[in-house]
Amino acid sequence: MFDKLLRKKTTAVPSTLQERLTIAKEKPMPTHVAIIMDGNGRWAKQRKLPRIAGHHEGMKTVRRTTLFANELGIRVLTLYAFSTENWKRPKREIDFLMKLPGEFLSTYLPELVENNVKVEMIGSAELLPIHTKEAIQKAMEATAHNDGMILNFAMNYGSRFEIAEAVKKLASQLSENTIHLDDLTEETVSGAMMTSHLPDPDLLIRTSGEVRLSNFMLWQLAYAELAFTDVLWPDFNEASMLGVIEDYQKRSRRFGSLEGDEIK
Ligand code: V07
Repeated sequence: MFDKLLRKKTTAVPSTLQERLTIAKEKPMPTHVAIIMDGNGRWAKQRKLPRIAGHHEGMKTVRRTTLFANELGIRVLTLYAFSTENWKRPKREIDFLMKLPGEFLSTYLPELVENNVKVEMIGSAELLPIHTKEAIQKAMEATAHNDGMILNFAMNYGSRFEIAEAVKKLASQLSENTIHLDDLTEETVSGAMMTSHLPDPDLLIRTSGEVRLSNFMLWQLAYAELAFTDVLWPDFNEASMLGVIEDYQKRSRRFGSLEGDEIK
């Protein structure tokens, strides 16, 4: 008797990316998405190409993902471009990686400006080569007055270092009596981090099948939904991103309605 109704509910209807996009945009979107862009080396190896070819292809995925995140209405996109651990890599690979911000920006900065994207950075700029620092500085200045999506690059970033620096900052304020012991709260700790002006990420994505946080935004990710996909970063595209967002929307809907006995 309820056959037709049931079938309607259970049969997967093929829908185009465009249709899925329209539906996703009507649902709650994560405000801040953070991504660990893993799998560039493996992508290159599969093609018998040098690792740097994977990094270069990964840079193109950064552009695509930025434009798509902007289209989705995501407000902050944080990308883990270079970790404090990455200094252990061969010098030639590091030299190549450090040229990517300059190449990325000389190619795509006009497009970022057209799309009202604001470029920001977390991490310590000090150890970066001068040409890398200058490229990022120029992009930050050129986009400083944009009020659309924030494209936040984590460069020479490590979460434990960030936390240690925040502790130092607060300890020095304590010793100078500009704050009191009772002022050490979750809010003041958040306020001492490099992300003090940003909301915490609602969603973390890691590509390439590794299921680890690798010293990335440990404090800020306390309540984030975690999404791990086997797709290698250079292969990550609009369909992959939309799939992750659809999963997030299913999960956060369950959480919002407190269907079960979920813990936030
Ligand atoms: C890097 C490409 C993406 C995959 C991960 C490793 C290689 C874009 C940037 C970048 C950084 C700052 C900026 C503009 C662009 C970048 C590094 C590596 C070090 F202001 N991609 N990309 N930086 N890869």
